[in-house]
Amino acid sequence: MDEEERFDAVVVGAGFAGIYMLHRLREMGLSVRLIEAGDGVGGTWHWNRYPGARVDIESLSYSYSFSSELQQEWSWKENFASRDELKSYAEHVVERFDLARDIRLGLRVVSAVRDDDDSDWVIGTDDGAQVRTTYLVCATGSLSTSNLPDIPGIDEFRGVVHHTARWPDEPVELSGKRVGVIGTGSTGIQVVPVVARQAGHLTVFQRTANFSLPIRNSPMDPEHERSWKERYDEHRAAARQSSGGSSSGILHDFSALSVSAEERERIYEEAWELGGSSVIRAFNDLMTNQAANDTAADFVRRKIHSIVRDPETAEALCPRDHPIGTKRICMDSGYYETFNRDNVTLVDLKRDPIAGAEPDGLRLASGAPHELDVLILATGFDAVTGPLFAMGVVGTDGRELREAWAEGPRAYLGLATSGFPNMFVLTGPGSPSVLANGFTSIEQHVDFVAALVEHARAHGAQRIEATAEAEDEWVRHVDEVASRTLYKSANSWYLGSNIPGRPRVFMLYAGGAGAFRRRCDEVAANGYAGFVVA
Ligand code: NA7
Repeated sequence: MDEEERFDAVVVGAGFAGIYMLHRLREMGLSVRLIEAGDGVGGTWHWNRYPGARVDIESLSYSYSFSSELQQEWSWKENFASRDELKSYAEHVVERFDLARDIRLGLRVVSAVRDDDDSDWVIGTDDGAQVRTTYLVCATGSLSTSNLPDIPGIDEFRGVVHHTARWPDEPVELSGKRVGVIGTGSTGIQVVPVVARQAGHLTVFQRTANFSLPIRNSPMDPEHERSWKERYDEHRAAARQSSGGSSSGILHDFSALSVSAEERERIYEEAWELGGSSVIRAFNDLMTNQAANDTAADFVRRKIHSIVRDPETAEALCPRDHPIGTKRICMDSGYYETFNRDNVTLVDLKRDPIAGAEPDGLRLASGAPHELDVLILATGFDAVTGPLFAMGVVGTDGRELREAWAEGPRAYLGLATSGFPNMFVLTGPGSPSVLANGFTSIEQHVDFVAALVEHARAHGAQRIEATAEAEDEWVRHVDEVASRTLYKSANSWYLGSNIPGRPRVFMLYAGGAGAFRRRCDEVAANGYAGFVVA
């Protein structure tokens, strides 16, 4: 990269948000450079190549809607696409819209600093080069900075260690090996059944049990695909106005407590058989009413006991410390069944924590050794703010983003922060982000940013900044909306509580994708109220 090249916009991250942002800005006639740390496009789906990686939203919904031709032409092989299929989709979109010429792969942004005149962003990359830009769009993703557990002595371990989000490209030899998996979030729950089929022995190290529902993935039925595609516009319109960003919403628009116990059980059974997230969408008050939520949580705990033969293991797998759905609900293909295999052991770290690593494996606090050849860290991410902090963002008057957000992230509509003019975060803190279908969130945010930039250009303006008042009001609103739900009662990455030292703040907008869109539309209709466009 030549020193001090200049662009109208720099987009950081070639996941689905960055790819679409590049396309939109380029269509508007802006010069754009997209910088991506990975050696390929796809973001989350580029990095997360661990065995079993798969999306938990139906592929026909979890896809771009901006091009009718694209959505009609592309065919999904499975109802819930695998990582490889999503990666191919990202590559296809880049090729189809001729985006590669503006993308630089294998370059990591290490600094993003307002220049002395406070007129440009100066973006530094790990090759030592710098570029200048009017607009900086952070499409860095919510889940891209890995959380590596601090295991004393890990460097002494002679086996192989991989974090799931940094899985190597070449196959990892697991057959016949003694494998350990630490972590039982969505990732651990996907990786465990697949690894169990290959490993000689698999030990699952669980700190906190999680709720998981059967995803019931299957090959795409051509008839289902055809009829969906015939009504694609209706599906997309419904998704945009829905809470979860998909056309599949609440199954029964009444309280779980308004029906008899028998009827409730029948509805949960039906939802369990339907698969995916159906159980937590069975009634309309599961995320807001503790007593209603308890009925769903009890149902799933009974399912766990009915699947897992050893009662002690079954009980250890039953979450008892948070309402169902208040941590990202996991979806699996045979997770609980895996614990009936002879080659699988569950270790409950709540009873006996990891004391440290040794050359041959891990040792627990009780002194119990676990010999391992391969250790898989499914330990999650420094979510939402982690990737932004890692970029070294410094705004007006030399203020670091890390410092400005020390008490928790502050972004108006999840996308702009006062003191950081012309910087936009896509699906950032304070937006529905991953609480809704990622594609619905991404397209809405990208379209909003594109229209805002267009608005500024139409007014001959160069500078867009959120006001501190609008930001304060939004941060309060996000917290108030979360407080009306059960979300804050769980320790989860939604609250940053998986990372030591992070303030416990609910980082996402829990009011739903549709309500968020309507609010953004109102802001635009009111001349982008809350932004100073100068
Ligand atoms: P998650 O959901 O954050 O899960 C991480 C798991 O790793 C969770 O079970 C953690 O236990 C466990 N963990 C983390 N650190 C440790 C240490 N030090 N020791 C033991 N166990 C640990 O990440 P995922 O990758 O599964 O999923 C992230 C999102 O990706 C998911 O929500 C979907 O949106 C897709 P804990 O619960 O903290 O006790």
